[in-house]
Amino acid sequence: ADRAAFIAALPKAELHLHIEGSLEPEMMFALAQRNGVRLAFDSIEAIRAAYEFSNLQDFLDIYYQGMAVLRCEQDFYDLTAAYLARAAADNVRHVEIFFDPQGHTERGLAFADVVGGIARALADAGARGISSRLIMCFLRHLSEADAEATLDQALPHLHLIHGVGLDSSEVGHPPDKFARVFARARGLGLKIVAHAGEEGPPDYVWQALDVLGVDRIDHGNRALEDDALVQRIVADGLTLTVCPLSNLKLCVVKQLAAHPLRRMLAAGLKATVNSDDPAYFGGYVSANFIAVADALDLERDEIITLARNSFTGSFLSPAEQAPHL
Ligand code: ES4
Ligand code: ZN
Repeated sequence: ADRAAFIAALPKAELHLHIEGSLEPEMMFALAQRNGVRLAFDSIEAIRAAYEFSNLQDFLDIYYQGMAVLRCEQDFYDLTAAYLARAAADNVRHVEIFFDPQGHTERGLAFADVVGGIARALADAGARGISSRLIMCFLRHLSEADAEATLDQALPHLHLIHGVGLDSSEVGHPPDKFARVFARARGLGLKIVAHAGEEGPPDYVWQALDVLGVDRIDHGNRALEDDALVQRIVADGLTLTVCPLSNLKLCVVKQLAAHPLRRMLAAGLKATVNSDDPAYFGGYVSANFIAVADALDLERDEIITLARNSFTGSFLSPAEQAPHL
């Protein structure tokens, strides 16, 4: 309880959050009604009961179904505003949010409505003291040509978009499938991140580094299988955005007591704690900190390091980080 109160009060940044994964069943139900969208579930309880996953793909199938209730700019505003209120309640002072435009444009929505609604909520939160960055992710189960077309659509909105990422089904879709589109994004001045080593092998983490040139690694769990890879990530000073409850729910770890977070810190890796898809995985950022700290019996120093890493690993400038350090 003492540890939970300490964690809750600690200023934190969240660096790995899919905004579509913050869609709580209550809002899913309300938006389905508002938009006349038929859901595969007939109650909020039935939605929650469906959230049992044995791997990443199991979850993604439900996640893409859920986002179908998002239809207009106001929906994306409401979704993002609800997440930001939860983050503020957890003493989150800075957020770097992923969105999946292809999950929406392929359903006929306008790119501008998606990015516009999210950015409007982020701007409102900025006026209340929560800073933010927006990261556009490419869906790796789709083609590189599809990612290129998505980057084309983003061009008029690059003042709102700070970086690009890579998410969705990892195994069978290595980073090098997207070498050209990430090179173009880098040339446009965008930051680069990628999910790597969540389910995929260490080789995919190497590719994220050597082919994409990532500025940060999302998850990275399986990097620990390769000592030379760990040494490389440490030498480059790259941050890992680790998601404990996600790893548990998607069976990346069998139990939280087996989570590699402490081993990551001990190896000199700059790990952070994040919620990934909190509406689906059972908790926001403080719940993730508390669950993993309890399971691993983390020391206060380790918890402070994790919170500090969330600011130093962010895309805030050193001057913007300074008030948080
Ligand atoms: C995701 Cl946990 C996770 N992994 C890969 N892609 C994703 N998209 C949303 N959540
Ligand atoms: Zn993720």
